[in-house]
Amino acid sequence: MGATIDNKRIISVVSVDGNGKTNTVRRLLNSKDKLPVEPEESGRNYTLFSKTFMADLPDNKELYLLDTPGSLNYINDVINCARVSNGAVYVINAISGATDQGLRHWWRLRDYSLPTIIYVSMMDNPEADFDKALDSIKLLFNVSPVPIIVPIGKGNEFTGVINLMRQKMYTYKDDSGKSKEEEIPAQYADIVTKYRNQMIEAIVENDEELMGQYLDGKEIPTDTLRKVLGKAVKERGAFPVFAGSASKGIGIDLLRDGIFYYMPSSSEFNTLTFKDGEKIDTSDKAPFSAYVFKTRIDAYTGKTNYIKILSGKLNKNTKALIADNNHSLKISKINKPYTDGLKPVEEAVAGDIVVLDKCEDIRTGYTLVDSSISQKMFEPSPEPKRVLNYAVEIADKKLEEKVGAALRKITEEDPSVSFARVAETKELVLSGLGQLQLDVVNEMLKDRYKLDVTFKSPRIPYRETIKKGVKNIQGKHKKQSGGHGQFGDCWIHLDPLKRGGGFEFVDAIVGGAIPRNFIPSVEKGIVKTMERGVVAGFPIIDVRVTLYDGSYHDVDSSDMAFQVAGSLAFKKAMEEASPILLEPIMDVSVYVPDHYVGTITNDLSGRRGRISGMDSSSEGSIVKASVPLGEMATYAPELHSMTKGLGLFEMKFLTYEEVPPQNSNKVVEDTKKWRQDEEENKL
Ligand SMILES: Nc1nc2c(ncn2[C@@H]2O[C@H](COP(=O)(O)OP(=O)(O)OP(=O)(O)O)[C@@H](O)[C@H]2O)c(=O)[nH]1
Ligand SMILES: [Mg+2]
Repeated sequence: MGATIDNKRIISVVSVDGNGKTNTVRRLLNSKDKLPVEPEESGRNYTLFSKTFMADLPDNKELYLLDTPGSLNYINDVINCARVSNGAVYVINAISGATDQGLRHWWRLRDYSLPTIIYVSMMDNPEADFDKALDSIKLLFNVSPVPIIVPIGKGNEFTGVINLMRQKMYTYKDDSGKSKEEEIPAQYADIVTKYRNQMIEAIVENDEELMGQYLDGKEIPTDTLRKVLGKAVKERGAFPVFAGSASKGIGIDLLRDGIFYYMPSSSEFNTLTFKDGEKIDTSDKAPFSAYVFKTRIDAYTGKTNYIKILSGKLNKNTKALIADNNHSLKISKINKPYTDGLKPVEEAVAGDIVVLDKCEDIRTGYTLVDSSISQKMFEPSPEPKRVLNYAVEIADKKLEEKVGAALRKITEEDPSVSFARVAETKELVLSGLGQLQLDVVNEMLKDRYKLDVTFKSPRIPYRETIKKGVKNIQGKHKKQSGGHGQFGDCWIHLDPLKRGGGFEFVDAIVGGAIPRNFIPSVEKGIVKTMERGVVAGFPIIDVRVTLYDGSYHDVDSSDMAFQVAGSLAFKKAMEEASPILLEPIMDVSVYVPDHYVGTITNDLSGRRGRISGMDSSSEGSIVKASVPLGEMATYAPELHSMTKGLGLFEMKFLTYEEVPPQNSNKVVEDTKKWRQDEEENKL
């Protein structure tokens, strides 16, 4: 008999990198061995891809932990994990406390109103400072931390913790993680009073009546404190703080207990919601529903999908549909993700995370439902803000298809990376959230799929237009080559339009100088010619052509002949109308802590940017600017290093503007070169 839903917890462990999440997860799950890692992670010592493991605990409890990556390049994975969790353990280290670098992780938990425990890791470090950690939480997150434990000593002298709720001391004689409960020695009485008062004050803040009792100097029973705290945690009104050392196995058992005490179960709290707003009935009698939050593709074992069951139960006889594609769900094996590998189970219920193998047609973000509620869908994950693009250059063109197939798999595992072939520039463009993420994709192509590629900045989709209008330009096409001749003759004016004007064709023919049926032919010839401009072969935009005169031949005039005439007139007019190159200008918003505003505006000016405004949000300052796309190619990693990883940005197309004359020649040269290369490659 498995655990009941109230005895299960699904918890995301979240923080910036290097704070000890993975190590803590291993300890919380009582795993003797290191947790399995992907090849790309082992050299780096980072978690790049979230991992879900579970443990069966005494008293028929089940703990599912989602170990998330710390790098902001992988924040979408953190969000996917948060969406299936009942709560989070937010890890700060005892040396630096809560830092700016961790704010974005904190905010994402806040977005999902995820009840959160704060865990102060690495108390065994000689520079550990529990008070500083508590202060940093108050200062940075503007919340009252509720210390549930107080560490005894630090560094090598860190030997145990005092539980302020139970008012007992826990000591650890070796690093097995097992503690001995003892009475608190008299020498710690002052410490206990100090921190217990801090704890009680932070709890009673959440309950007026209790606050009154406290101010009247009444003793508040521990059970009442626990109850009020539990409620406040679920509403994110209070944040219990634990501390310990995963290396030494100290304090982890209390953190584990705290998760079961203070974090809700799936029957009380789910982040996921149905699109139609209907409440999820988490009982196992309700129709089955589940959400796929992670897809993993292993070169040997194939594809596995991690799903959270929200309602009902899943076994081999469950008749379920994949709501996203209406396929029926074929279940071969249902597994639970233990730290030493997947283990098959007969049945799983609401509040469980299980792993399905060989389900080819499901992937991250999909909803699985009983056929009786086939119209139900869970809210989709937010669209990632991809800010770094690279053109993928494949040394051996014959391997293009293979690269495409490998990228399909890689992006299925990490949907925050995407790729597409851009018709205009003929490039395969890969987009993601940052340098680390795309470096890892490159490495995966190389190591997992044996495909060598190089990344370079994508080509810029320039445009061409004219600076001045020209009048009275003739395009005449006349050919006499035995039999039928060809004759088309037209006169046009060409004028510039405002940016965004596109193309206008004005038919000003009077008196039948060109027969009605050939006027569209002239336009067609011009439109075709506009695809390749005269400066560097980029499409022409923002011009008006006025066709006002022409002549024709009863026998030799044809659609084709007038198309050619139109094209000739247009080309000639373009040459005379001071043609120029236009570059895309992006509307850029940079999100940074206030003290970086100066750095950011200076840098953007250096990129030929024009600052268009400032704004502020709960997440800091927003610098807005319009900047040429060509100057933004590697902005993501550069912003990262300018702001110690604190800056984020997004951009969208705004308009086209003239390329400054001093840059224009280089664009023309470079374009000629790549067009030549393209031609040679084609042969
Ligand atoms: N002294 C000490 N070091 C620790 C402790 N826990 C982890 N470390 C060390 O800190 C480093 C980072 O630990 P991880 O557990 O990989 O950190 P993480 O938060 O998972 O990092 P990312 O996966 O990159 O986000 C490793 O070198 C660990 O050995 C601890 O309790 N005490
Ligand atoms: Mg990790």
